[in-house]
Amino acid sequence: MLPKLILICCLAVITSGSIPRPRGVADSNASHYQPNSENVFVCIDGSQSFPYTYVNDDYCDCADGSDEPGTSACPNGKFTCTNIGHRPLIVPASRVNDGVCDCCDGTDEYSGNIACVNTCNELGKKHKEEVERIMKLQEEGVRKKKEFAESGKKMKEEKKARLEQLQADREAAETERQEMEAKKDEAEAPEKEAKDRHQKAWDEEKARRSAEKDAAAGMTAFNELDSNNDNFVDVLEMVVHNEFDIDSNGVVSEEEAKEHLEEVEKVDQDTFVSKIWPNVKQIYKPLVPEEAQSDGEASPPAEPQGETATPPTPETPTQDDSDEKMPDYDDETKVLIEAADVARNSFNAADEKLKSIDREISSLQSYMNLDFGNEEEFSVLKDQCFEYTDREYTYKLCVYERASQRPKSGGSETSLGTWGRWSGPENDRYSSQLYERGQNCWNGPDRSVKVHFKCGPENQLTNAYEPSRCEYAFDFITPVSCSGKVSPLDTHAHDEL
Ligand code: MAN
Repeated sequence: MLPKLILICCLAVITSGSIPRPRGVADSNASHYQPNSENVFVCIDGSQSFPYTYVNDDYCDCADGSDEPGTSACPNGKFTCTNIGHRPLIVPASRVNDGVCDCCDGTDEYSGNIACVNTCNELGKKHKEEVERIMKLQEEGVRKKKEFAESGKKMKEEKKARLEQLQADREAAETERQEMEAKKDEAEAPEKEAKDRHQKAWDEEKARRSAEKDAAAGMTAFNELDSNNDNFVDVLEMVVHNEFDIDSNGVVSEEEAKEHLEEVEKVDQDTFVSKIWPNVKQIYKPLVPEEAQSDGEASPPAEPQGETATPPTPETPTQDDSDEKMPDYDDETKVLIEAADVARNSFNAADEKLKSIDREISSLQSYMNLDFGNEEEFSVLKDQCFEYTDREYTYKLCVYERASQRPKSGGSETSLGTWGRWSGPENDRYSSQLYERGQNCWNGPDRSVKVHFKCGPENQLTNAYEPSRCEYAFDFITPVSCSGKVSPLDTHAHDEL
């Protein structure tokens, strides 16, 4: 630092109107740099005061650096570039006379070591153009946003009216359904009775037919067993049938034959059919006539008839005819069925009508519960899907529904989440949305997406990225997010200062 006395001569002032203002002072601070009657300067933080000549004497006196706005003497000093033609800029005072032109008007470099070209007018013009461009965008956006808000409000009104209408219709539909159900029950009772009656008669008929067939099979068996045709089946006629071998020793003893004959020596046809046949019909096998045997060998011995053995399929058809078709219903029953069908159809129609009303009510209620912004402006995005493709994936956002990711090279879609909620900060609630509970990430969280909304001329998904694994971010521009104001951030990127 140069000795104070040498530099006092260098104290420079910039005049703004009639009030001399020291170099580097911002408009907003100008009042602090008016020399008072005693020519005393009070540090802005009020902590100390010095003779006014201490201002910009290249020696730091105030703790807050306020006595040196135009030199680099104070480490915490701030230099304000006036930048006439553009806009003021505050730079750290350390940049004063550092050989680098920081201010577009070059006021930060007055040592003579470097000559700065004043570019403020040029920059100011560019900046103005940029502000105008963004202003126009904002104004156009706000105009569109108003339209969207209007149609959003209209839509909500329509849905509300429809919901009220449906809620009224629902009552009538429910009554109708109840009436139709009662009529259906009324028509189905006699129908059931008639059908049951018909079924019962059919079951009885089947049982009768089956018993008849069974008796016929019994008689056939009797005739075949009665090999001497004396109209009795006796023990000796039984022993030649291997299937009557109770102890499976390969021989049918007379005792075994007698056991099958219920402990009598012989039975006549009636007794055989009514008493013996029911017990032997499952095992009985008619003898194969010798000439019918393919190679002249005797029939193989009967399979053992243990508990676990599969019962032989009787060759005599003894099973009932349950596969026979039930006869058509009689005319009276048919009339009852027709009447019940009509009642059922009416009930089904009334039931379906109520269900469809309920479905629509529930979908309308979900709609009504959605937050479309203060002016319903976001409702325009409902039911709309947008895509953005990067090098690897096509990302899709169906606003208020879901977000997904599909590899460009093919393959299945991955859910990145379903509609969750608005997630902007308290003072800017509608600046982002969260889609959550997407497909689980291996060794990580369920996928989720934060969608950032910015003002833009059209609704468009402009970017999709993955700031941390399986946590995605989408940028979405829409007129709906236009505020009509130009934020400093909007122009920052274009500001060369
Ligand atoms: C897939 C994609 C990626 C994600 C990984 C995580 O490849 O969903 O975006 O990072 O899975 O394993």
